[in-house]
Formats: sequence, C-alpha cells, structure tokens
Amino acid sequence: MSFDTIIRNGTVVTASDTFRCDVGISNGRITAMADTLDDALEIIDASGLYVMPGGIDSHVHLAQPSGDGIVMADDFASGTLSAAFGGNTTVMPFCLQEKGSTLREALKAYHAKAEGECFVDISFHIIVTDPTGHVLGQELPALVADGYTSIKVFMTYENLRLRDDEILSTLDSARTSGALVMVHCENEDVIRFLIGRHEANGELAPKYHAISRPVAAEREATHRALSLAEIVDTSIVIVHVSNREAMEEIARARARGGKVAGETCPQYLMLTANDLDATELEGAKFVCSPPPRDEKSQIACWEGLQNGTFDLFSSDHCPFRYDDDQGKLNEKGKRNFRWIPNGIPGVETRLPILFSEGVGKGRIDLNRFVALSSTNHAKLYGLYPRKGTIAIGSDADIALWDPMKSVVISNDILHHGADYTPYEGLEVTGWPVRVIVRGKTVTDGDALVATKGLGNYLARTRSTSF
Ligand code: DUC
Ligand code: ZN
Ligand code: ZN
Repeated sequence: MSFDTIIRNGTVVTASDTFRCDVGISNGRITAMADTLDDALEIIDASGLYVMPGGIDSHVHLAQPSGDGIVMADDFASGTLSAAFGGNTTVMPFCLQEKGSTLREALKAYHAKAEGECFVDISFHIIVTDPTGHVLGQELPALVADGYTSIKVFMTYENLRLRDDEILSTLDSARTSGALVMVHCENEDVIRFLIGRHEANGELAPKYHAISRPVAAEREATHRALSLAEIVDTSIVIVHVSNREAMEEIARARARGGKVAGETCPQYLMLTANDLDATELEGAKFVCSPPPRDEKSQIACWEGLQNGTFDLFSSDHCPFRYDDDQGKLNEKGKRNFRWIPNGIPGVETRLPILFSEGVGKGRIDLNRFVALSSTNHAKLYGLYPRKGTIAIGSDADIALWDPMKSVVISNDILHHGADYTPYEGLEVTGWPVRVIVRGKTVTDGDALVATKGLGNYLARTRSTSF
C-alpha cells in the first residue's frame, strides 16, 4: 500500500493510550497505523517526538465587533495562523448575532469574513443576543440540522446579556432542537453596582476591573445558569471558570444528575488579580472576564483539570492590541477601567502552557493533556471521531510535539495580531514543532509552509458527550 505521507518512529498519544507506531496518511485521512510502514511520497521522521491529535480550541474570538471603535487584534487569517503555530488544527470562533438581526444573517457575515482566510479548520458557535420567537422556534432547529450545533449566551454585558426568562426559553429551545448551550456566568447587576461604586470613589485603575467582578458574582450566576438548565432538563457548558466556588456549583449540579461540562483557561492557572495592579496602565493587558483571581484559585483550577470538574481547557483567545487607540488603551480606557476591552490573547500559548505546567510538572499525564486539549472538545461539540484523535479513518490532524524543546514565551515569536502576550518571559518545555491539517503540513519549525485558505468550515453533529 502506498501513502501520501508516513509519520515514522514517533510515539502516538491519544486520550487513552501512548504507544510506538508509524502513521500512514492518504487523501487527508489516517489510513494505517502499524509498527512499520513503507512506501510514501513523503516520510516524516518523528523520532523523539509525540504524535498527538492537533489541538482543538473550542473557545476563541476572531474579528468580533466590540463596539465603540474597538477592533479585535485578530482576523481569521492571523488568528488561525497563530492557532496553527500553537499546535492547533481546529478552532471554534464565535459568531455574534447583532440585536435585530437573525442568526442566519450573522452566520452569512462571519462566513464571508472567514472564507479563504483560514490556516486551520474552523466551526462557529453562535452568540444569541436576541432570542425572538423566530430565532428560537424556527431558526435554531433548522441551524442544528445544518450542523450549527452550539450557541453561547451571556449573563453579563448590558448589550449582550439575556434575562433569566430569555435564558430559560433559549435553553428550552436548545433541548428540543439539540443545540448545546455555553453560558458566560457573571451577574451583570452586581457588576454594574460595583462599577458605579468604584467610579463614584474615583477608583478607575485597571485593577478595579477585577475588584468589580468578584467570585460571588460568578458563583451566583453559575448557580443560576445550572438551576435554569435543570428546570428545563438541558445540557449546558459553563465556560471560562475561574475559581473553586463556581467549580463546586458544577460538582453539585452533576451530583443532582445535571448534564454539565466545565471549561477553564490558561489565565486562571497562570495569572492573578495582582497582574491587573501593575505600574502605569500595564494592568490593562490582563483585563478579561471573569478576571484572574488568586493563587488558591489557581490551585483549585488545577485540581479541576485533574479530577474531571473540567472537561475542556480552552484559550478564550480574545485579543486586543495594548498600545492602540482601538485596543486596551483607547482614549476612554486610559482613564477608566470600565472602557478597557475585556479579553486577552492566548490561542498560541494554550497548549505549550498546559504541556509544560501540566505534563512537565507532573500535574496531569499525557493522555489527560490530549483529552483536555483536543478529544473532549471534539466529543462535546460534535466533531468526534473525525477530529480529536489519532485513529484509522480520522482526519490527519496532527501536532508533532518535541517534549524537550524549551522556549521562552515572548511576543516576538508569536503570530497573533496583538502587540503583547500576558505570558511574556514564561519559560515552557515542550513545543509543537510540526502541525499537519488533513495531511498537509501547515507549520514546520518556525516556517509557515501552507497558504491561507487551507482551513475548511466544519458542519458538526450534535454533542456525543451526554
Ligand atoms: N467572554 C468571553 O468568553 N471572552 C472574552 C470576554 C468575555 O466576556
Ligand atoms: Zn464569556
Ligand atoms: Zn470568550
């Protein structure tokens, strides 16, 4: 049998197994796995490397309008390029419904932005901001049938949040149509009250962003979202969880029989609220929501990755330039934390951080790394087993990892559109040295060897996790 490509001498790692094996690829798929394979147009020597499923980052924001003249630092080209260099082969950006528009109109606009631009495969979650009868009764069921099988709702941000009755109707429609609902859990009324108090006191520095979004506001909203899902018997994903109290809500909901998935992100392992209290306005670089907490919360989030509270480790890549009047330091943001856009870059650093801090420091094993970074995302969001594993018949989406390669993270070596990384100076060991999407090499060492447009849009099935 002849192959397009053979990956030889590597150690294959999946979410369940680690074994020595050659991998044969034909027409973009894995077609053979055996001790020794011969005869291919291209042989890649993976001696000393791990052959892992490419990362799936199911939580990224690209080219998403943020209002007030703020512009996201990544479009689909730069965001997916950065994703590829970070070991990812699929990302799942959000498609924002503008109030007054339909979901189909939103999708049309985002498909136009992404078409021909991507370096890795993509698939959209739709952010529902205007859950009209038409949206929930007609559009959502038809969209699920067309492969748009997940949506996100917000409990915070004046212009995005849904009221509880709207969340209930959305969850109820999702149950009947088969969509999976991701929820951003923070109590908007609490946050607005606290922002108002700090503004009245003239407390306007970036650190007040974290102070006005306390753990209790996240815990309460997490509890409420889980209760609303329980009331209409719907599965739910609690995204970007930052602390133990919200984790405990997830555990309690599961103990009551709730179908709940949990997600955390690198910022909750590596940053704290103290980072927002840097000199001058540097703290703006770390403004994201929910905000990073404290060292005890970091420990809690590691426990959650170990014990299964979290199924997903995603970046929540939401990049804004720092020194830019369309970014963090816009005219109003320089004067008041309320106007600093929320979000930080991280799609390229997610996997090296989890590998180095997790596998390298003995907190998780290699198989859990693969589950948290790829396989569970594919299962939860309806891409498995086409994506998220190394198996015969799966897409040949592969990251070759050098577990010994040490890199000092610095913005100079990253490929995103932001002008900083929150992880500047962090040394990591373990780095993706070659990334292959459906059999085609996209990155080889520091070199980009593909052209944009290689990434496809992925229609998805319903979640297979619950
Ligand atoms: N929520 C996200 O999911 N990403 C960035 C900002 C936010 O509030
Ligand atoms: Zn969110
Ligand atoms: Zn996000």
